[in-house]
Order: sequence, then C-alpha cells, then structure tokens
Amino acid sequence: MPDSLTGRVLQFTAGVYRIHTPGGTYDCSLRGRAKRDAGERVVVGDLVTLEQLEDGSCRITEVLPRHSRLSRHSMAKRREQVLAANVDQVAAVFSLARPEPDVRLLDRLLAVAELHDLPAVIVMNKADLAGDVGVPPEIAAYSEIGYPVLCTCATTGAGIPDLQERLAGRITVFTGPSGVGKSSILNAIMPELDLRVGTVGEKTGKGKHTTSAGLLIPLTDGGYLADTPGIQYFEPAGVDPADLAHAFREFRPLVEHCRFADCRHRAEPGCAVIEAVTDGSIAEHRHVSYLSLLEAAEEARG
Ligand SMILES: Nc1nc2c(ncn2[C@@H]2O[C@H](COP(=O)(O)OP(=O)(O)O)[C@@H](O)[C@H]2O)c(=O)[nH]1
Ligand SMILES: [Mg+2]
Ligand SMILES: [Zn+2]
Repeated sequence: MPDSLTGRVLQFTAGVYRIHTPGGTYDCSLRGRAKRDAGERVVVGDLVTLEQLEDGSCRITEVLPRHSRLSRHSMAKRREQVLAANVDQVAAVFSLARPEPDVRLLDRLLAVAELHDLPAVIVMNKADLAGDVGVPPEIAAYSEIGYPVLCTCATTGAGIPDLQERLAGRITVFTGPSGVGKSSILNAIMPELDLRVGTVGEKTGKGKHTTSAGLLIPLTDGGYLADTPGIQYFEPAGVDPADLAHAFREFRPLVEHCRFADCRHRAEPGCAVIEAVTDGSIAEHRHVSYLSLLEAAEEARG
C-alpha cells in the first residue's frame, strides 16, 4: 500500500470501516483528528484518505467533502441521520408481477429522491411475468412525468445491459420491496457476487428479507450500488410542508396557478393540482401519496 490512498467507504461494522480503493479493499479505523473533523459519523459512500501504520493496520486520515447525502429525519431522535454520502441517483426497483408494483411506495421513494435533488430511475423486473400485457399504463405514466422506466428480467438477462449502462460510474441507491428481484438483478450483473436469492412465499407473494443492511457494492465497470434499507422508512419530519409539492414533479408547473399562494393542494378552492387530478391529467394515487406525506410533515411540525 502506498503512503496515502483515497478510497470509498463500503461498510461500517463494529468500529471497522471497509474501504474500497483501486488497489484493493482495506479495513480501517477512524481515530484522532480525522474522527474529530468528521463531526458526524462517516457513512457508506464517503470518500476518505487512508494510511497504513507501522504495525500494518490502516486508518482513515481525512474525510473528503460530500457532494450529496441521502438522509432521513428520525421522528424519535429529532435529528438528521445520514444514510449514505455522495449518492448520484436512486433506482426504485419493483416487479411487474409477483409481487405487483406498489405505486404508493414508488411515489414515496421518488419523493425522497426529489427532496434530495437526486435523479431517479424506475426498474420493473420480472418482465417475463407480464406476458402480452407488458408495462401497465399506470407504470408507463411515470415516464410521461420524466422518470425513465426500465424493464428487466433477471432470469433471461433481458434489459440488464441497459440498466448496467445507467449504473456505470455512479453511486446508485438500489431500493425496492423485498421479493422483486434486487439480489437476482445484482447476480445477473455480477455473477461472482453470488448473492442469496430469496424465495417468494407462495401464499403472500412477498419475499423474505435476505439482504443485509447499509452497504455499498462495487460494480465491475465502476460505480457502486448502495443498499440502504433505511430509505424505505423515510419520514418527512425535517421537510417543510410547503416544499412537499415540489417532490411530485408533475405538480411543479401547476402550483403557481393555484388561487392561494400558500395552497397545500388538499381541498382549497381554485387549486390547480386538484383540478388536474379531477380532469385525470394527474394520477389520483400521486395525489394520495402527496397527501399522506403532507400529513406526516405537518404532524412532525406540531
Ligand atoms: N419470473 C421471474 N422471477 C424472478 C426474476 N427475478 C427474480 N425472480 C425471483 O423472485 C424471487 C425474489 O428474488 P430476489 O432476488 O431474492 O428478490 P429481492 O428480495 O428483491 O432481492 C426469487 O424467487 C427469484 O428467483 C425475474 O426476472 N423473473
Ligand atoms: Mg435481496
Ligand atoms: Zn393548490
């Protein structure tokens, strides 16, 4: 190992940071000045410099500035918890069938991405189960509002190259409910990983949780996949209720046409968002998803 090296934090367990560098992976500690400077905890995705000590152990010497962060506001702890640093995009992974796509969860994940100014892509796996029907209109509608929808089949490999192209060189939060085929997609991308694939319960159609928490997986052609289960439990506690409409991208051009400047797009007269829901140009579930986040954000404000 050279005197000084830059690497990416892959994982943190029991006081040990696993750091990925072009020359290999090192287990490091965080002590002294770097620990004080880091302020908050060093998280997956952080870029750090490290050095090897005489006894052969490695330590982090500096945490480089973050260009983005994915965080959640804990209602209980009333503070921001950074889940991952330097994230470039969010991939919301669902399946076309078994289980059916949960648009309410999808809306939430997209809103989290928007609130962090991160682009999002929708991945619809199990394309083989869609039959002749293909992508249902409800899902196709997301591409009309500006979210790319990629169809994949982890079992045949269809659509996987397109996905790989989007992942190359970026840090992507790879998220979605269990059982949709996230581990299977990863195995299709990188067979050497040999991740455990869960079996879908015959009765519920829901998969078992088989993927561990809070880690970054380096991809062979550059880039990383971040597995941050915390994103699914996002609470809009730190979000200003007035900013929430902005997290629903098709609402944005409309809000300035609402009669009241402080319209919350709930039931106000002259609300341009509600008019669009009524005439069908905004999907009703998008509005329902907005309202539930709005309620949570307002509740947190007290
Ligand atoms: N038919 C079909 N089944 C798939 C596909 N991808 C994954 N599966 C199956 O879906 C189940 C859940 O997959 P897994 O990768 O563990 O999902 P995860 O929980 O999102 O990581 C497993 O039984 C997989 O074999 C696919 O593209 N088509
Ligand atoms: Mg999995
Ligand atoms: Zn309005």
